[in-house]
Amino acid sequence: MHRPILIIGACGQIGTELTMELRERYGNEKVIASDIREGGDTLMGSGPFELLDATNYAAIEDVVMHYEIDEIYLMAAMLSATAEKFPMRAWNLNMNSLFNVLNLAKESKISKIFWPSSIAVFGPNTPKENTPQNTIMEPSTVYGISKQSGERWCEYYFKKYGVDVRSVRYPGLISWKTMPGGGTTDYAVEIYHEALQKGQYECFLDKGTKLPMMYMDDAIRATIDLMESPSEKIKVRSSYNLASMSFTPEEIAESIQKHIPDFTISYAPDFRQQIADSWPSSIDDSAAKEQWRWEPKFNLDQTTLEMLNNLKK
Ligand code: AKB
Repeated sequence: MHRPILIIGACGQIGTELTMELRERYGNEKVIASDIREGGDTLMGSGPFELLDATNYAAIEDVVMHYEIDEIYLMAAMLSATAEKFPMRAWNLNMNSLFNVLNLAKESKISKIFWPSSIAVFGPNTPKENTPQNTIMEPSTVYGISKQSGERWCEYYFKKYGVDVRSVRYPGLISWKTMPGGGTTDYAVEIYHEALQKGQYECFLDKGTKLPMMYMDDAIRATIDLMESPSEKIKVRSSYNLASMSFTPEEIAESIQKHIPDFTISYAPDFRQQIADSWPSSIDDSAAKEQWRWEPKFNLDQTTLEMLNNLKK
């Protein structure tokens, strides 16, 4: 029987689907959802929920003790676009929340942590195509700097204190259940909503901006597979590169046009263009494939089909 799990940031884009999948696998009562705000009915109604501030160590410790939590998935974070507007708030949230869970594990109050990193750890000097697991990073965004620092701390806590922390560098994530918020890759979700509602979309990234992306089902499976892998298989304790597809705004538009022929896209790049330009176009995830058998299932056209069918309902 699985011991209780706490999801911090359960009402966000990843947190919602992760909570529902973990509840499906381990039982509703074993998965405690928490967030600074309340979420949708499915998440709130299907199991325990706690209002929780990820930066408050004592509050997290109380929940951990109360439910006898064994594992924490820390999904609370400020994403790339919002973090550029509020650098200190982003740094405080992204770093303090991580230290809180790392320190709980160091004090043996929990035994395993999942913490998400991102392709944002890479920067303008990183090789753009097939970006290796280990390469020049030098992130140029507030969010990327916090994620790279976080990776260093994860590896440090593993080596120094034996903390079992596991992580992947998520690409842009595409999902229909919960909207993303404050990211640079959010256009790849908005475009499906607007294609169905208005038949057109004005993209905040320019034509030709190729970014690594992934359908949410693949991301959730990768996350849980990594957490369920035997510890000795996890050789990377900073964070694993993870990939499935890469595309430009015009390629996602073409994929949508196969179902909505009249759909049109126009381009009005804003400050997020510079963020996107600093990130890789494609990712080499062979370490994840070799070490814990990661394999993506959804390509762009399959993602488009899933998105349009589900959003139409
Ligand atoms: C963002 O765009 O900020 C995120 C990410 C790639 O980590 N989706």
